[in-house]
Amino acid sequence: MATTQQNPLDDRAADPFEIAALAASRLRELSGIETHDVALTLGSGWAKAADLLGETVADIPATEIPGFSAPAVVGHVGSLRSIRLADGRHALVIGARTHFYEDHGVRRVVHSVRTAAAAGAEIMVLTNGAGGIKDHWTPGTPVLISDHLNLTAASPLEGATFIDLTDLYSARLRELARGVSAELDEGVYVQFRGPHYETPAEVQMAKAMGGHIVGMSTALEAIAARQAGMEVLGFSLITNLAAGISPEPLSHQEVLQAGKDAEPVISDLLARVVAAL
Ligand code: 8IG
Repeated sequence: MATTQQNPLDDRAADPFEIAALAASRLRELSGIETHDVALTLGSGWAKAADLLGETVADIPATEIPGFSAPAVVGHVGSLRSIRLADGRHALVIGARTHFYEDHGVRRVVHSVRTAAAAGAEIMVLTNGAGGIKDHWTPGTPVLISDHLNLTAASPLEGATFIDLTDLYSARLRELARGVSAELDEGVYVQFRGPHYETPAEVQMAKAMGGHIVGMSTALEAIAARQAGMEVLGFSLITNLAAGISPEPLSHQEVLQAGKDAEPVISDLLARVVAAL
């Protein structure tokens, strides 16, 4: 029987930014790296990209860092990796995503992003596996996130905190990514709570609202990144067509398989984009 560990973020009276600062200082201690310049969250299908980014300086189990918890889903890695890029910058690779559907609250969902900001990162690269609404996006297609629809009815911001999201998914960074891979398409990411996939009617709703990608992770993290003053770059790997777009039913196994198959191509893409940031 596993023991339940107390997470300091679960104390409502605690300041989540103080805990992120604590996490960043522990990360400095354990990695020996004073400042991380860029941070990446690697979602389903993207995990292998870390190996191509540069030289791993430290690979720290997320459970060693205040505020993090063990991953809930098979296929999601639970570590924070410090990587030295070829040009001497340092990347923080977060392989420990907490999803909103885990019901641990939004503070825990965005803790990794806040930790990255506290560690010095000025650019946050958010990646995920997601469903595609455009029917020419075959499984294995990476796309840029141009904007989002947050359908979680939640926000990482607390109190009267008004943050401008006009250029949330930085036009500058998207342009830069297209400089690396001209054929990159882009679309509006729709975050649902999950963990169930959508019904075909919900996918049609998302489409009518202007959405092109359906997922369960990135919108809340992007908002927190912007609040922390970071520039955001978002990538979705389309691992399946959204429900009802294709006649085939969705299976988590197929989603994982599509991610695996696309891994070499998207890892190489991401490594080249990060080198160009
Ligand atoms: I991978 O079709 C993956 N994640 N909401 N819908 C939602 N999330 C997803 C999907 C999908 N595929």
